[in-house]
Amino acid sequence: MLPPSRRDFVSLTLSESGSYTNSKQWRRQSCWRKWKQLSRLQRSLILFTLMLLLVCGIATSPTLIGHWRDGVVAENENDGKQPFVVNLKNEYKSILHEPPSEKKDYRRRGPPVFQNRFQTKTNVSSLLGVENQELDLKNADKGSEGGKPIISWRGAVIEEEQASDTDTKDTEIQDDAASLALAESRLETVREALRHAWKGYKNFAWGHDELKPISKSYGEWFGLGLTLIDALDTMWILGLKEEFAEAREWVAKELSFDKNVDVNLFESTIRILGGLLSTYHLTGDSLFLEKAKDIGSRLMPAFTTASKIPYSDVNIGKGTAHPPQWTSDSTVAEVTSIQLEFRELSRLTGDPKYKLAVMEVMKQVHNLDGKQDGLVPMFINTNNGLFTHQGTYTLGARADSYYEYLLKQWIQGGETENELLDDYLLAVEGVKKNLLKKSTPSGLTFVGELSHGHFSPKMDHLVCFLPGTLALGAHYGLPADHMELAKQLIETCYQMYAQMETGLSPEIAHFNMHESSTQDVDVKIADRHNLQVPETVESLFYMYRFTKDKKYQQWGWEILQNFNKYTRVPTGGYTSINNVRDPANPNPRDKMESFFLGETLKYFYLLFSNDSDLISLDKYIFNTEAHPLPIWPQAE
Ligand code: DMJ
Repeated sequence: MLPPSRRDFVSLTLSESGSYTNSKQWRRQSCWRKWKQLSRLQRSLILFTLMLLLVCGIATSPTLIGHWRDGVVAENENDGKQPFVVNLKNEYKSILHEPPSEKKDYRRRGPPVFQNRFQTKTNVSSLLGVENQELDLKNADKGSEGGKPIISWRGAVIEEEQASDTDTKDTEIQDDAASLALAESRLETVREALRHAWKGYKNFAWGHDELKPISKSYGEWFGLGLTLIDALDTMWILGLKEEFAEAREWVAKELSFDKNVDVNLFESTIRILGGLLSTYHLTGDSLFLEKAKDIGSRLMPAFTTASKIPYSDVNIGKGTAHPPQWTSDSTVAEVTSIQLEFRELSRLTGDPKYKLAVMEVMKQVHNLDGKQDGLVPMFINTNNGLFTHQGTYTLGARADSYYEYLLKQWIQGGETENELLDDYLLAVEGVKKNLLKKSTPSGLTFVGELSHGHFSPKMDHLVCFLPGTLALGAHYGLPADHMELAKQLIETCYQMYAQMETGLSPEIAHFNMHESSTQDVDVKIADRHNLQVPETVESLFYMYRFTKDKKYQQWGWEILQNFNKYTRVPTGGYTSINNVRDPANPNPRDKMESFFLGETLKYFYLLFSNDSDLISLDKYIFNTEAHPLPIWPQAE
C-alpha cells in the first residue's frame, strides 16, 4: 500500500478562498502556492503531459520537421548512409503531405527558364481557391492509389508537367518551323544558283562542253555537251523541271557519241557514263540507259592493252585507244575510279564484259608490289602493269579516288568483296602512319605527302574527299576512329576556306609546322586558284547526314555565299578564279567547270536538306562525280 501522499489521482483546487483579486502578484503567488500544494506524482504527471504536448506540437509542424529532416538528409547523404531518413520519410509522408521526391527532380531538370516557370506556377497553385482544390481532389480520385491527398498533389504536378511539356512542344514546333524555313531558304539559294549557272550555259554555251561566262562563249574538251550531261541529275534532284526537260530534249535529239574525238577514259566515265546511269535510275527514262550503253561500249577499247590496265584516252568514233603522247603510263586514280560505273553497266545490261574489265584492274593493283602500308604510287604502266615513279604517296591528285572507290565498290556490291575492304582498311592505317600531321599554331590535322621518305606538308584540296569517305565507312560499320579522324579533317578543310581572304580555298595548301608559325596555311602563288571544286562541300554533306551537327550546314552556307560573292558572273554563269587571296581582284579565269553543276551545287543542296531520304546513303552510292548509283540488292 502506497503512502497517502503518493496516491494515483490528481486533484486540483484552483481557489482557496472566495476573495478574488487579479493582480499579477496575486496570480504568481497563487499559482506557485497551488503548484506547491500538489503531490510529487501530480507534478510529474502535469510535467509529462506538457512535455507530450510540446513534442506533438513540434512533430506536427511541417516547417520545423522540414528543417530538421533536411539536416538529417544532408548528414546522411554526406556519409552515404540513409536508412533512418528513408524510414522517417515513410513514417511521416501521410501526415505531412510532403511531396514525393519527383518534385525535387522536376526542379533540377531543365533550363533556368523552365525552373522559374515551374516555381511560379507552383506558388500560384498554392494560392488557389476552393474550386481549384476541388479540382485537385477530383484528380486524386481519378488518379489512383486510394485517392489520398498526396495523390492529389501528384495530380497537380502532372498538370504542371503537362503544361511544361506543352510549352516545350510549342517551342519545339517553333524551332522546327524556323529550321524548316532556314533550310528552305538555303535550298532555294542553291536552286537559284543552278538556274543562274544554267542561264549562262544556255545562252552562251548550249550543247558545248563548258561555259566561258566572262567572254560569253564556250570551251570544248570532248565536244559532248559535258556540262549539260553532268548537270542532268542535279536538275532532277533540285526539282528544276523546265531546265531538265530542255536538257533531255537535247540528249534525245542532239547527243551523239558517233564522233571522231579523243576522250579521257576516266573523265568521260565519271561524268558522262556516270551522269547518264544516274539520271536513268532517278527518272526511269530508258533514253538515258540507251545513251549510257552507247558511251560505255565505245569506251571499251581503252582496255585492249598488253597488261589490261587501260589507256588514258579513247577515240570513241574510231574505236581506238592510246596513252598520252609523252608516256605509256596511266594514272592510278584514273584506272581505279571507273569501276562503279562499269560494274553498274554490266548489271543493267546483263553483259559481264564491263565488270570483268574493270575488276581485272582492281585485281592487279591489289596484288602489285610498290605500295607503302596500303598507299599506292601515282602511275601505272599500261605495257607491263607495274607501278612507275614509285616512292611518292599522296591522297591528292592522281591517287585520291583509288581510296574512295575501294570503299564504295565494297558498299555497292553489298559488302561482300573482302579484298576491296581489306585494301581500304590497310590504306587508312597507312594514311595515319605516314601522312597525318598537325599544323601550327592551331593544331589542325592535315594529310601531307611522302616522297622517298621525306614528308611534305602539302595538301591538295582534292584530299578533302577523305572526311566524307571516312564517315561513310564508319556509317557502314568500319572503326569508329575513322569518324573521329573525319571530324578532324573536315575542320581542316573548312579552315582552308575560312583562313583565305575570299573565304574560298586554294587548290593546294601548305601547312605550317614550325613552332614560330603564326598562321596554319601558306599558299604558293601558283596554287591560289579555285575551280569551284566539290570535295569539301561533299564531305560536309556526309558529315551532316551522319552527325546532324548544324555547324556543317553553316560552314557550307558560308562557302556558298563566298562563291556567290566572288565567282558569280552577272550575265549568267559562275567562273573559276585565279586568286583566293585577293578579294579586290580574285581574277576570274573565265571558265565554269562542269562539276560545279554536277557536284558542287548538288552537294550544297543535299547538305542543306534535312531529308535523309533524299538520295539515301543506305540505297545509293555516289560516284566520284556525285552521280548516285544504286547499291545492289544483296542477291546480285
Ligand atoms: C571531279 O571531276 C571529280 O570529283 C574527281 O574525282 C576529281 N576532280 C574533279 C573535281 O575536283
